[in-house]
Amino acid sequence: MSVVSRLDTIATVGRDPSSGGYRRLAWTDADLTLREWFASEASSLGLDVETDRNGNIWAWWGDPSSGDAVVTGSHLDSVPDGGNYDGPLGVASALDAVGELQRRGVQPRRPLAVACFTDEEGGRFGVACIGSRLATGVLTPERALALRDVDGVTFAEALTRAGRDPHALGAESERLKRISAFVELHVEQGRGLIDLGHAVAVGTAILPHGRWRIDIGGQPNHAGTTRMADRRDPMVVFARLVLAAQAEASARDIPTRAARATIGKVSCTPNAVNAVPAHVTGWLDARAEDEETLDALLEAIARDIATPGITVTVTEESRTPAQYFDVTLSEHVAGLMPGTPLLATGAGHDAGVLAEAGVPSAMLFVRNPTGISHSPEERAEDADCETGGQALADVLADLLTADTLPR
Ligand code: HGY
Ligand code: MN
Ligand code: MN
Repeated sequence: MSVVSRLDTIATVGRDPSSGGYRRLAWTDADLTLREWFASEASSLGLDVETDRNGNIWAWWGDPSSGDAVVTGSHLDSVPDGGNYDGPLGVASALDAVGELQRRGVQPRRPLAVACFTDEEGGRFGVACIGSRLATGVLTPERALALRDVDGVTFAEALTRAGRDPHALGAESERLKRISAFVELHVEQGRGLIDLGHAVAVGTAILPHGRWRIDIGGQPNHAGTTRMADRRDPMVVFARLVLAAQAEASARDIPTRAARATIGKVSCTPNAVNAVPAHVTGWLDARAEDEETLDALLEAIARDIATPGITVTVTEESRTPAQYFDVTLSEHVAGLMPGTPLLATGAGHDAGVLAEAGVPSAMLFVRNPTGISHSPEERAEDADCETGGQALADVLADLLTADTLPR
């Protein structure tokens, strides 16, 4: 096997033939198929597979109860019409690395797990990193169970349909305490590695980011008989929201300091061609170099769209502070690959959630030749995928056989 051949075995799962993108939303049939694939692949490597109370899957090489574990892995779910690399590349690379270590005859001094965290994208229920956030306790079971997808299906109902106990959810502090190092490999989701001319980088930090639901209420009315001056049209304010997000982020997004704002999801009620809408909801994804810039960006956008006679309600759905990977572990990992660049990212990851909870975490990024991600066009060159897999195997071999782990 190789990293690419493992990815190829799931290349048809959840793929939409019209867009070429992947629809692997959490707890849907495509996700369940991938979970079965992972369990089968892990079992064929002789790993012991368990699923924790939050649905995260752990495939163990060694006895987890002995602690001081090294964990690697990523996620299998996607955004709607996402690519086949965001998440699965980290899982396939982790499986391939275990196979490589077994071929090398590596004798681990501590347990290793390959983990698949559930619902990292939040593509169905709106909150990012649900599986890892439930495990660290930053997301409460009560809030998670009340989340609904666009069809009104609650997270609890989705879990039940998948044969999971929705009332088992909760923090896993004892499990996390037994992890001494978590290393996640992930496809790079921007141009960072293209510009650096390297196949692999070591992560340093994840920028602050979040998601806000913006509800805009107006006066539903007849499209043909309502004079323009008499309208209170929420769609007009939504249009201003899109332009304000673009203008305010662009004004702050400079080469040395990031600021990003995206409106990628919208709903309209009643959504009729010949009716001035009653209500329009837009979802804002905003990210910035630091919390102050992120707050200023949000305030500016809210200020820009305030309109007499129109109600605007901003609800924070998910917010992640700046997350910093463990410096000692990351420097150790980088030291194993001399010349490997260090790279911060604007993309969220489970490794960031674990790092925020105090689990020593590091990331490896694999070059994305176009920088395009969250898109059917997302890809990584086969050679870079294998280079990343070998790098991960070398890092894991070092961590599994070291007398003590970097502290
Ligand atoms: O949205 C993100 O930053 C990540 O891809 N979940
Ligand atoms: Mn991802
Ligand atoms: Mn993603």
